[in-house]
Amino acid sequence: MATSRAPNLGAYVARVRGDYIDVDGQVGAQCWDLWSHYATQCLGVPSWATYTEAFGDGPHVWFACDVYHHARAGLTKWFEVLGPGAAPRPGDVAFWELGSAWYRDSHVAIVLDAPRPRMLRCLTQNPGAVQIADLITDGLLGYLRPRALTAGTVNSAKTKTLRASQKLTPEEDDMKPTVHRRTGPAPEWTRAHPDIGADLAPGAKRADGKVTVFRGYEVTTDVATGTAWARTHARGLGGETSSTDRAGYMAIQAQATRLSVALAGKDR
Ligand SMILES: [Ca+2]
Repeated sequence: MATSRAPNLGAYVARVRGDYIDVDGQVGAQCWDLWSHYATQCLGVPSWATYTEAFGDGPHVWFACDVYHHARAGLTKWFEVLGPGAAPRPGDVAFWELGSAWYRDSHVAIVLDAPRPRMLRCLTQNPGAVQIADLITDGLLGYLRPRALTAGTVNSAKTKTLRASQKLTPEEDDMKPTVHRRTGPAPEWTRAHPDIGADLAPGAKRADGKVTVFRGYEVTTDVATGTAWARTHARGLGGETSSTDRAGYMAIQAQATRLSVALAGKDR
């Protein structure tokens, strides 16, 4: 792990790619660790100021998004606080909200580029080692833009594959399927990914055994199938990505369809 300050963003990216960074020695190499490491090693922010509860806590305490929620209370010396509609620049720190469909536990990553609409090319950690990947902007809270950053020459080529030792989960694609369980009135599972049912129009469906396929997602009420999906795609402590009531479940499905349509024809 780097111990001296990187002179610019490009040097920092080159230095940390493929590393596992765990600056606090807690819960392994999380997305938060990369943010803290970047802020201290590349931007000169003191370590204490990078902690989630440094400038306030509240309902999202301990989650990465809490850094953004309280940024105006203490981080403005080093960062400009920008909303999700701002045009991102290399070196901006992007935050995603707790409970967002693709980042259930919130997320933070460092923007390197914005190659296409609704996608940010980021330096990101967890799942897996520090890598460069395209992340969907759904659930984006906004950015912390460093007040003093030298970009240098940044190689933002996506990480093609991770070595087995760099993987925490079997799948390391930019976008993995997510699995959502409806808690009522009867159990049902949704597996969402933009490539699922890409041939279907929004609202159209196709029966496929115990599974019904829609644009951007598929559903089943078969317990064995649903729990197998949850197991297969489980991250962290295991289980489905989210477990939600009917309204939340339907909102996730609608979002999955919108995402699939939005990404159709793009370079994925
Ligand atoms: Ca950690």
